[in-house]
Amino acid sequence: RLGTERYYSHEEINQFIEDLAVKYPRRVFLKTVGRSYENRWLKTITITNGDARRNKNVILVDGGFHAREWISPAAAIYLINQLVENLEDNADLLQDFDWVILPVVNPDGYEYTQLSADTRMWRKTRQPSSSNCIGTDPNRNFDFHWNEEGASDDPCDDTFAGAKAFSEPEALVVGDLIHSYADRGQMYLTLHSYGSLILYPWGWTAAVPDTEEDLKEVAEAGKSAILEATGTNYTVGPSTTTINYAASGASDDYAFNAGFPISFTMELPFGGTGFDPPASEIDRIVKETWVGIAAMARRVIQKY
Ligand code: 0X9
Ligand code: ZN
Repeated sequence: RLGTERYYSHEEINQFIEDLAVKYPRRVFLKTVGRSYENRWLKTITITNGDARRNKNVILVDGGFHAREWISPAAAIYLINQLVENLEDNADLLQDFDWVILPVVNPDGYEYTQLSADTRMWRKTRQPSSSNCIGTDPNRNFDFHWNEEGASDDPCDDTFAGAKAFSEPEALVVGDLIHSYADRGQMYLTLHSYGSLILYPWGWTAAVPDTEEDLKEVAEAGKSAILEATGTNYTVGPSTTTINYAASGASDDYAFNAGFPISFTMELPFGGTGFDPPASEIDRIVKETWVGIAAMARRVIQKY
C-alpha cells in the first residue's frame, strides 16, 4: 500500500496496482494498454465491487499527463486506495459504476523530472523531434482540433503539439481508452496542477457546450464538498475563459467529443513554487482531492 508521505516512482506505482490486483482478484483488474516511448508499461487499474456484472457505466480517471505535476499521480494513488481498500464507505460509488484509472500517462517525463533539480520542471514527453528539442505536450497531441489555438508548432516550446496528432504513444493510449469506454463512460477526469480549478469544455474555443448546466452542476458539487471539507476555494468554469487561454488538442475536449457527458480537467492546488508541493503537503492535498472526486462521482451517479 502506498502512503502519502512521499512521491513514488512510476515503477513503484505500477507495482502497487499489480499488488492490488493480486490481493483482490475478484474486484481489481489490471490491463496493459500500451507502452511509452522509452518502453515503460502503461497499465490501467479497473476497480469494481466484484459483483461480476458486466458493462456497467464507467468513470475514467488519469493522472501524470504533465511530467512535473507530481501531485496528480499522488492523487490518483489515493483515489485507488480509497476505492479498493475502503469499499464499505464507498459502496455507492461502485454499485452501478466501474472505475478505470491510468495513474501516470507520461511516465518517461515523470521519471525525467525525478532525475535532478535541473530537470524537475520538465512538462512534455521524451520522444525526440525533428529538431534538437525533445518532447511533445501530450495534452496538445489529441486528434480533436489538433494544433489550433494555444498549441505550438515549435518543437522547442513547452506546448509543442507534436509532428502530427497522436504522434505520442502515451496520448494515443489515452485516446484509445476514451474510445473503448465512450459508450458507457459517464465521466472523464484528468488530473493536472496547478490552480485549484475544475474546468469543463470547451478548451479549444471560448464557446460552451449546450449541456453546460450539467457540467456546471457536477463540478459545483466537487467545489462545494472541497470548500466545506478544507476551505480550499476551487474555481469552476469553462476551460478557455476560466484559465484565459485556449488550448486545443487536449484530452478533456477529446473525451467530451467522443461521448463522455461529463469531462473535466481538475487542476490541483498550488504548492511549493507551484508544481512542486513538498512531500509534507501530499496528504492534505490528495485527501481533499478525493473529497471532490467522490462528490462529483456521486452527482454523476445520480444523474446518469
Ligand atoms: O494547459 C493545459 O494543458 C492544462 N493546464 S496545465 O497547467 N496543467 O498545463 C489545462 C488544460 C485545459 N483543457 C483544455 N484547454 N482543453
Ligand atoms: Zn498539466
